Parts: sequence; C-alpha cells; structure tokens
Amino acid sequence: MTIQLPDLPYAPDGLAPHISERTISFHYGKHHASYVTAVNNGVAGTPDEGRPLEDLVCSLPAGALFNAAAQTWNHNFYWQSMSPGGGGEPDGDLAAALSAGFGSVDAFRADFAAGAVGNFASGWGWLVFDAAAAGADSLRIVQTDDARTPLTDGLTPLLVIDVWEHAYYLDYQNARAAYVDAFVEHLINWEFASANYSDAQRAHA
Ligand code: MN3
Repeated sequence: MTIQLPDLPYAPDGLAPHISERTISFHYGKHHASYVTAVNNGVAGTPDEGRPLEDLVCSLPAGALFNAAAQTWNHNFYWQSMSPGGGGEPDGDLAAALSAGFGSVDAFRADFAAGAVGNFASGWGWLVFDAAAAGADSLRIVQTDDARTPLTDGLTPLLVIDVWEHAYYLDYQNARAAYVDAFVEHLINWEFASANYSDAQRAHA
C-alpha cells in the first residue's frame, strides 16, 4: 500500500480569488505530489513500506525521509483546512473554546494571523488541541518550521496554514500578511476544525 496523494476536496479553482488555480496547480500538483513520491521512494523495500503515513511521521528520525512524510501529512491537512466560501464564524463547542482560550474569536483570529505572519521560517501556523493542558489552555497556536509538525509533540492539529513562500508567492508575492488575512477571513474551513476538535475531545475524554 503506497502513500497516496489525496484528491483535493474542491475544484482547483475553488479557492479563487484568494488562492488561484495557478497556485494550486504548482502547490498541490507539483510540491505536494513530489513529497508523496519522495516518501514512497524512500520507504520502498524497507520495513517502513506499507506503514500508515501518521506512523511514519511520528517515528522517522529527522532527515530527508521525515521531511517528505511530514510535508505529505501537513499538506493533506492544509487542503482540508480551507474551503470555498470558508472563513466566517465558527460555532458550537469550538467557538466557545476559542473565546475561553483567547478572549474572543476575533482575538483568536488576530493571534493566529500574527503568529503566521511572524514565523520567520518556511513553515506552518497551527491551531492545536493539547490534551495535557486543562480547560481554556487546551487550545494553542503553534508555529513550526520546515516540515515540522505538532503531531510529533503529542499535540492534535485542528487547523493549519502553510506559510512557505510557494503557498502564496504567485498570488501575493512577498505580501505574506495579505495571504494570511485572506486565509483567516475567507478560507478557514471551520467545519473541519470543529470536527477535529470534537474528535480530539472524544479521544481524550
Ligand atoms: Mn506547501
């Protein structure tokens, strides 16, 4: 069983005008696809062949194969973190938890955006659930660089934004803040984040 490149959850132009079909064609069709190829080539003929992607990410040592596996997982999660007609307001338990953790949903948005804009690396900006923390502290904003992912720290990702330049340069050039703002205002898939939050709570109840 090889690691597959998942289908995009929307049409290649589904996130336009905020993320263009041209960006998707390179980011999904070239960058993401090449990570999938690299991880499959790297595990072929080794004891790691056939292992689930998440197991690989959480067990491989730092290096090229970890980078390919983690970038595959991170991009799988990134495409799901956005939806056509996304943005707007979360509801239900997640909305309440964001207000408890950050003061308000608006304050969360501002903190999430500031973190993603301020990450000096080619990296990722995450909302995670920390099962080891109590109550209002269980939701956290985390930055990772390169291929790194909160999965390896025992944290449960709820939402991610890719802040590698390849995610936004064709559409926004160097204006990372404009891309981050579009993500927060127009693209966040709150249903996905809420489902992840519900699953995480159930898993750690
Ligand atoms: Mn990327």
